Amino acid sequence: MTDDLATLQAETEAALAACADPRALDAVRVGMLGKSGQLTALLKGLGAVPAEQRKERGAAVNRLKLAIETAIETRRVALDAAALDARLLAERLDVSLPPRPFPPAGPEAGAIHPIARTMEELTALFGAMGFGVAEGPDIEGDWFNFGALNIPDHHPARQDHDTFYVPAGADGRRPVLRTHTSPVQIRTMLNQEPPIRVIVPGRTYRADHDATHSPMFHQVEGLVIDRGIHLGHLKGCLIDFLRAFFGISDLPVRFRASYFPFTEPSMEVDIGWNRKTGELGRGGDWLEILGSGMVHPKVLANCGIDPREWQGFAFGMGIERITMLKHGIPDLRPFYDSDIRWLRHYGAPVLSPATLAEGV
Ligand code: 2NL
Repeated sequence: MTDDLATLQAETEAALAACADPRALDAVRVGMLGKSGQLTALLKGLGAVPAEQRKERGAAVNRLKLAIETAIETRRVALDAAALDARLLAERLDVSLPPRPFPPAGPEAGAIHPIARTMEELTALFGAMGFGVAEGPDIEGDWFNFGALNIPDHHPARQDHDTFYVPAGADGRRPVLRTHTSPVQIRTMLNQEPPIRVIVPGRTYRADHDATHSPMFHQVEGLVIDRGIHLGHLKGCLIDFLRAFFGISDLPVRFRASYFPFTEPSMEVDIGWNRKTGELGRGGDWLEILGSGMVHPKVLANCGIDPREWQGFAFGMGIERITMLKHGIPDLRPFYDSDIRWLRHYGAPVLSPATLAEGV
């Protein structure tokens, strides 16, 4: 081999050895074998070699070409192997490590917030009675929150609700923070054909702030629409629910005539308790726990449902309130304080799904 070829081979081998990754390797390959590569130039130059030297020179250049191609391929295999080794090392798992305790114990342990826990229980209990769960926006149109519910413009219920208004948009309408979850039932009736069975748990807002009221709180409402629904269905459903939720199979339940614009007739529901000790289920006193009634025919008609064919009942209650009663929580305010000590005390352990073990 002539000197220039030997030098080129040595240089190429050195350049290959210095390549740290496939891109560098490719640059060397193009520099040698590419269109304007050095080896390509040598091959092209063979025509200018004097005839008597051409055969020998041609064979030498081709041997060099083969040697360089082989060297590039060898280097490529080595780089690939090194990359794989590095990756295996980086992604290594020590399968002999003991598992972390799960659910986490000790100072890292969290708990399910009592509000979330009650919502899970409501979902399970009403789920067993055939109810689905519906959700909707927290910021509502006036009609969805009031108008559709037979609460006209100057009805006192609007003041009762101490509504938070959102500044009016370009269309002049003032959205509201929903004062109850009823607008979600309105949306459900507008979007679904009866029969309907849903509960609607969620955040609600009223401009009210003292020891027993928070401007943001939670409600659950329920709605049943079907043919031939009457007060008996409402009473049976709510008695079963209250006894299952509080875990007291003979819990006294009393229905008392009341008034809501969106139901007719309307009834407030009381449960038996002992006012002095706070014990539920006995004691001869009554505690108001929820509101309910037969859905007003105007509300059905507002949602495109013919009240001569379909009837229904609805109810609503405060989630904080039933949670405080069930667990003996004396104060509303810590619900929103994110104090881990309170949460560990009143919260439910993680991975303990709400079941019907205590039963409907
Ligand atoms: C209460 C009383 C109640 C309803 C809510 C309702 C919803 C529609 C139609 C008719 Cl879309 N009624 N909801 C009915 C009666 C009472 O809540 O004291 N809540 C805390």
